[in-house]
Amino acid sequence: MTRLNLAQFAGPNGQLSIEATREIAAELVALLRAAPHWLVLVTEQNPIDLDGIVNVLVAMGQHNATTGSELPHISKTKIRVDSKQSARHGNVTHYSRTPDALPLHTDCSNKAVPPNLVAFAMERPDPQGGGESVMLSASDLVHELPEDLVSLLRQPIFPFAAKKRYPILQGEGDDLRIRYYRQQINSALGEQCTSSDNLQEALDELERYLELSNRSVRFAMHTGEVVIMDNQRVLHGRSAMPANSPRLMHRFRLSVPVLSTCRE
Ligand SMILES: O=C(O)CCC(=O)C(=O)O
Ligand SMILES: [Fe+2]
Repeated sequence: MTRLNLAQFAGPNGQLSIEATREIAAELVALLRAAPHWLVLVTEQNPIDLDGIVNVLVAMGQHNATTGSELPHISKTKIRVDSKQSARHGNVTHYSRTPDALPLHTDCSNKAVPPNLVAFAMERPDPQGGGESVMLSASDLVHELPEDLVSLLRQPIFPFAAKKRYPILQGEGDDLRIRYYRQQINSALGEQCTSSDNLQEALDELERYLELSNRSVRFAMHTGEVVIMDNQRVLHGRSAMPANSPRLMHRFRLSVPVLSTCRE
């Protein structure tokens, strides 16, 4: 797994200058453009300096942008077990606030264009070792899938919201992208009250490959670490944790245009 140390870029007092922030952002963008399209940024900070992380992520969003362009919008959410929030079953995002395992998925899979950058900064891990992160890149996954399943997953037939159908796999070679969230598809299918057996079978088959994948990577995040991924090329999930777990993560989402530009 790729790990990048923030200390390499910091000045003698541990501070990150604007210049250093841009340098880290450029390095992170370069790393994320290559497979497996995710990495861990190690800050060794406790407590973690969230403003510093936001500055780096915003600089990634601006990387190679023309000067004077707008600051990228960054969404920030605390992820921790919250029984009140998790009781709100209105949409699939409530799963984040349960102590349950989250199966491999894309964030915002129902959006026309899901944000391509998702990051989780660990403030406080679960002391009992629950809530481990799991990552699987699309480029690794396709090696494990039979060809007929891959061609089916490339069809724009999978409902992620009412009237919105998308392919699960898109693009070729280095530019392979994935969009997947079983619960999101199930809830879209529920609204439409139609479900083709073919589609369900394909999804069940994909689900088995995801569960048994030899290429998914499971690891414990430590305080001060930030896992950063290209949400259009990598699926992520987590293992379960105790119901009273004090685990606290910060989730950031934004669009980083250079991650989506065509690659040679
Ligand atoms: O808790 C985690 O490690 C991941 C949570 C997650 O996937 C999400 O909130 O989108
Ligand atoms: Fe997620």
